[in-house]
Amino acid sequence: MGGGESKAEVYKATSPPPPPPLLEKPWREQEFSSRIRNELLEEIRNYKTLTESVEEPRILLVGQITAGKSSFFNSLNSVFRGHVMLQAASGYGDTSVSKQYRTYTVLDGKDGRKLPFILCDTMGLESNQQTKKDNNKGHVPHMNEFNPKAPITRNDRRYREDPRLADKVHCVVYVFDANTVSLLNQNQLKKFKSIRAEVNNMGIPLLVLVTKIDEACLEVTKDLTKVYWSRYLYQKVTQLGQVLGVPISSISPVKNYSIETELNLHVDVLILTALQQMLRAADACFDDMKLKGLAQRRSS
Ligand SMILES: Nc1nc2c(ncn2[C@@H]2O[C@H](COP(=O)(O)OP(=O)(O)OP(=O)(O)O)[C@@H](O)[C@H]2O)c(=O)[nH]1
Ligand SMILES: [Mg+2]
Repeated sequence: MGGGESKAEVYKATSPPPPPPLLEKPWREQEFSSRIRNELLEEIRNYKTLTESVEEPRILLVGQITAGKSSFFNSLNSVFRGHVMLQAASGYGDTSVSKQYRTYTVLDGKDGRKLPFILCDTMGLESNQQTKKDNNKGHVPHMNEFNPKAPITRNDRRYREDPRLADKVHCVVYVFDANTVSLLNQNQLKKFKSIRAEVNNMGIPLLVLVTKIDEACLEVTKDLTKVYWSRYLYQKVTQLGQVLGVPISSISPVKNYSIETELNLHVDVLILTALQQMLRAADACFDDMKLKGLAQRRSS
């Protein structure tokens, strides 16, 4: 090495500078304004299933412990109540903080009317290596288990004709912590894939929610509106889409209310946009069920 340059200096001189933390353009367009927030609130308040047998789609939240499932319900509840609320127990534990499967409705304001959807919160999937044991213990959910009023098996011919469509799940949301995307192990992927297979089989749409984006990227910690500009988050979402085998369009990044005591416009917009995606997916599920029902009636 001539001229007394150290190896580190040569490396520094020749290696390209790291890419800037923000992309040249966002990977998804999103306006963060009061107008958008109000439009989203109105759309959700006035949502109708257009299916006589179901008034409220059931949205099932599944995922690892501490992923932020209960916090997503708390966040939505907070947005509609007008202040931060912690109704569902949330926090960190060695085992799931949520000890049982629970359904929640959200009220539009303290004495307001019930909003037209039901959120189903589950116990977290354990991250140990015993998938099979977990399965037997019921930790890996089978969609029918979440349908206690109308238990039917996957192969049951009555499935599509069952009039109690309202008791079923109409959208499954798999929740991931943005900080653990690179750490997903084979066991966790196996669980995801087994749930995806089951959900596909039943014709239920599957969406992915990525939480804790405020902890994953400094640019986003400083300013949540940078969510779709963050190179790091874009890489994480792309990576997640690839390992899970789901389209990026099915992934919604959010920040849940966790330590704050006041609502925030930017948090609200992301939370409401994620719910809007879920209601649209449920609509697709109803369309699909109606078509299948029609086809079955014709063939019988
Ligand atoms: N900073 C930050 N913290 C979050 C976010 N979402 C959840 N948390 C925190 O993460 C912890 C776990 O959240 P929970 O909502 O209890 O997670 P869960 O998926 O319901 O967990 P289990 O019920 O144990 O399966 C809590 O302390 C939350 O405050 C987020 O978007 N950002
Ligand atoms: Mg929970």
